[in-house]
Amino acid sequence: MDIENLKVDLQERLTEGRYEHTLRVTDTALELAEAFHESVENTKIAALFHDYCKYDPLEEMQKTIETNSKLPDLLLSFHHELWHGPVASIRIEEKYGIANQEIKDAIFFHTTGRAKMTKLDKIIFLADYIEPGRSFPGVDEVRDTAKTDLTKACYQAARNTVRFLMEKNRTVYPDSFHAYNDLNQEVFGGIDK
Ligand code: DGI
Ligand code: FE
Ligand code: FE
Repeated sequence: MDIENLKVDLQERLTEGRYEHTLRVTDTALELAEAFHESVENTKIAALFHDYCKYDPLEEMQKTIETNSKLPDLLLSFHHELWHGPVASIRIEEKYGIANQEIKDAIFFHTTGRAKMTKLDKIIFLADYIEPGRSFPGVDEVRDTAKTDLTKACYQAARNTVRFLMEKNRTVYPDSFHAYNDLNQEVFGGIDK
């Protein structure tokens, strides 16, 4: 993987602000990878590519979702904001030959999370939420938790996102609920009593 070439490609595809967000996500993800013992190489690739398709034309993303059997059609009934991760997981294999399933999954699920998140899923999901440019309500609590507990920090981020979407009367994609429920059980242990 030639990271310098990739960075040029990213800069051409993204706005300046989004490119800088990508670099901050990468730095944050690498700190988490070190703290929680994840592969530095996989973390770097997943973080750099996570928003690779953020500004792809909607019709192009829609066509990819319709024609690729790995991408659920259900995505098309939800906000197009949810499309760029799944589409990027396909594009990077086509363009860069990235076939590593863990990297592709972390990119695919970076917006929603999912049930049974891997450590790399959690690192990318969390880094995207807590990178220093973010100012969501409650983000400081999540940053603090991330210093010691990766899963609990992901839980708080997933909970805040679901809460935010509901307060705005937005729909919640099933994987966002699956992430919330599964992380809740990982943190608090088993089913509610
Ligand atoms: O791409 P980024 O802006 O860096 O961050 P992201 O990929 O996490 O996307 C954030 C957006 O996605 C934000 O506007 C909230 C939205 N989102 C996250 N989960 C869901 C969702 N939107 C809907 N409709 N449903 C979800 O479950
Ligand atoms: Fe994103
Ligand atoms: Fe992002």
